[in-house]
Amino acid sequence: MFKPYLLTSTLATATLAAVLSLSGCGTPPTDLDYSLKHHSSTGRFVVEMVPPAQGPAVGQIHSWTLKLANTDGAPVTHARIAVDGGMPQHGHGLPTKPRVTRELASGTYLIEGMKFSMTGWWDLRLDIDADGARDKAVFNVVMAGDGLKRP
Ligand SMILES: [Cu+2]
Repeated sequence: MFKPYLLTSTLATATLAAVLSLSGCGTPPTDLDYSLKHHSSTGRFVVEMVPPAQGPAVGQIHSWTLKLANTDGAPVTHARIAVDGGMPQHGHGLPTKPRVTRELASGTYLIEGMKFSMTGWWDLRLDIDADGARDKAVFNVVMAGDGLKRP
């Protein structure tokens, strides 16, 4: 026996569920800066964040490199850099505690222990102590099911 009301109601419920699951993770603000190379907050440094060439998968531990320069483009060596971050719309931080473990070349640093445990918008916040100055830098990335979206 065909029950049109039941069918319509089921479709409506399915549509509502789909809409809720899409918006459940929050839609990032439209004016976010997704650039991976820009000045630090007060303009003291130029910071470039370099993700792995491919991926990473959700939940995969991986590394980034970070290039630190002054405003003339000269590499900044011997920096102390703390890495923090999280999902601003979820109110949680990074699932790991990534650290800068070594300076691979002048002004090029290795960040180990990165992991994105969910898809969606993550921010990465750096606290940089170098050349007798401190400054911060913020980067925004979006994790998709098949890896980081590249800007
Ligand atoms: Cu989250």
